[in-house]
Amino acid sequence: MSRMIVVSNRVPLPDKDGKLPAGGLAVAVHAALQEEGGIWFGWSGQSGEEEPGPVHRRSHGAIDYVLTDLSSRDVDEYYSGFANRVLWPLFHCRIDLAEYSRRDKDGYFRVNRLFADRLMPLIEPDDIIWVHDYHLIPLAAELRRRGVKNRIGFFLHIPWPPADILFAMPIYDQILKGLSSYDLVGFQTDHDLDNYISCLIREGVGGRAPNTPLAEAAPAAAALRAYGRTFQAATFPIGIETAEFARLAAQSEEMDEVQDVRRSMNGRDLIIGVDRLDYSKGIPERILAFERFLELNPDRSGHVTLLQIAPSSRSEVPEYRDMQATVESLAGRVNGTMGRIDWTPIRYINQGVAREALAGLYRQARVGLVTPLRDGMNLVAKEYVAAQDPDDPGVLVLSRFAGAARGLRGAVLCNPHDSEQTARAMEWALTMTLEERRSRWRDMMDYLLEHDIGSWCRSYLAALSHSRDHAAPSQSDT
Ligand code: GDG
Repeated sequence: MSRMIVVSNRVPLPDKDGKLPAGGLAVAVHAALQEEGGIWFGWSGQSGEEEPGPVHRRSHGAIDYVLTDLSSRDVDEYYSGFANRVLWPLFHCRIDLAEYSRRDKDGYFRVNRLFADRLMPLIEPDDIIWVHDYHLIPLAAELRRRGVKNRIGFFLHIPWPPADILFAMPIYDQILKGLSSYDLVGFQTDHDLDNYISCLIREGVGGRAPNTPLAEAAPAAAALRAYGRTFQAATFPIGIETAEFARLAAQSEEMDEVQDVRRSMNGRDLIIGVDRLDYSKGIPERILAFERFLELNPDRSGHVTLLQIAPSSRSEVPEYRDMQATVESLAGRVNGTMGRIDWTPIRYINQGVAREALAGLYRQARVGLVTPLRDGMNLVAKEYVAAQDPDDPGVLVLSRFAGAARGLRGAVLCNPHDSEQTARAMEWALTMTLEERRSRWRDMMDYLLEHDIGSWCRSYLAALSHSRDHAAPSQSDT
């Protein structure tokens, strides 16, 4: 296999003892890099008033980490601006929250050019390059412009929007075209892939390439021809470290912190929600659905608690600060109107919880309530399932708009915009027979064991290595 260069906005560095950050993606990609050696390149997280100095390098085993600082202006325009105030809301179908400005758009392309300039001296002819996520869509085009002929793959962690939503963004055509410079574009689900192909067709710039065999079987795959290039697009639904997480949850049950929560529940049923505080996750809608659940089921009053863990994220973006106030006020209202002196219906924690404790809490919860309005995949849904006790598993209530709903057939699906339906899904989950809970859980767990993060990483890289096997020559690689 060839050497690999992974590029992402941030780089999950090992700590000074060599321990990798928790979370499957970092572990799986590190494992792949470790095998043949390689480079992980990205932003250091540091910024200052000055223009960025030279890159920082650090080695760990066979992996070189190469990090670039950015200027404060870069961070403001590229990261907080175009990536998180235009692409993120728009790709999650929130045109109303997208704040487009030419200044931020220029910053986004400028940082992609900076990444390309800094990558150029690192790239050797046989390297395979794997670029992650919406921050870096134009990177392949910038590298091709500088003469790079290597295989370059891209994986989009968030959804790809329907054409009418994408087209609402000025310069949508540059974003659409940007993906055609890759050899393999990976999406989370067939819906995202279909949306992408529809955008090419609606724009009249391309579509499926006729009679081109696919290099690698994926749940859904297409050979595409657009903007004069032939390339592959396919779905690779991301997974978690399933077996590892199940072990962690079984051990964590005994942790003091988890036992304290159990005692404090006093025999009540626990429903758990875990999300970065982000408007795509549907937290206000979830609280309203829980309120509806209590109204519809007065006998549950005093017997069920919703634990909502929601650490802040992107607080430099105004929409995220507003959301924090909305969630606090809604949770306060429900507790004030529905609570009793001996029972608080919602425990809302606006802080992160250690991964071990999180695994134990998932296992304790009768219901995992995962109700994003739109989500590329949603790993919390998968972690909740992996954490369950096989003899007495809880039930996953899952939004039909999460990518995870495409694979987790044993979940109780709901529409998060319909509080009544979500409330009924909660009640059904709490009353489900042990036999049905076991059978639904087994179905999901088998799927998660087969489609774990290691297999995701391997199948993506295998498809990228073979992405040119049958490709017609492309005219615009330089
Ligand atoms: C993007 C896409 C896609 C959350 N709170 C705590 C905590 N977490 C961890 C969870 C989970 C991760 O954060 C969140 O992952 P998600 O997949 O749910 O969501 P995004 O961050 O939006 O991720 C998403 C993903 O990329 C991967 O492709 O699935 O659709 O939006 O692992 O456990 N972890 C700890 N404490 C917390 O309080 N330790």
